[in-house]
Amino acid sequence: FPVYQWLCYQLKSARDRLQERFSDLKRAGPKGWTLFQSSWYYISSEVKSWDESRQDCIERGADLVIINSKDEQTFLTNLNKRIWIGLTDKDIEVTWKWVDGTKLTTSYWTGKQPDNGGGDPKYGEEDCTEIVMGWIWNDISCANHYNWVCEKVV
Ligand code: MBG
Ligand code: CA
Repeated sequence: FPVYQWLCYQLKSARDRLQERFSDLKRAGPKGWTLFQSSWYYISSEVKSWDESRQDCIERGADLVIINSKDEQTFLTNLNKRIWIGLTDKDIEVTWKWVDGTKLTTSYWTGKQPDNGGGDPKYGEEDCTEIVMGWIWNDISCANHYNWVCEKVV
């Protein structure tokens, strides 16, 4: 029936336009963002406190990175920077939560971390998480200034 043929043609061309648009987006992506597996990442060139970093991500329509796989952890470690990630125990001490409210299941703490500063007044409260160069995760004062990584799931 001609009407079905016409409809079929319309659907096929709509699909082709979407596929083309999608591959364009994958190729270029938003300026300054990097595609890794199924997320876009923004790697800051400035340094800010954890809260300011999170605010920056929110303004970019994203949030601080949430680590869901070993590959993602390796990708972030390979940046070779001190970076803020979206993990905090600000609300309830020793209850580490991701910025989307999910509980921490797989963790990559370094050695004796998290230690909330190990009782040394020099460090104070340590409620935010950084990935340290050559290290894995460390809890540290949220007021410190580091680079940060925002994540937008595709
Ligand atoms: C530091 C950590 C700090 C705290 C301290 C305890 C040498 O690393 O950065 O967060 O854990 O160790 O001694
Ligand atoms: Ca620590």
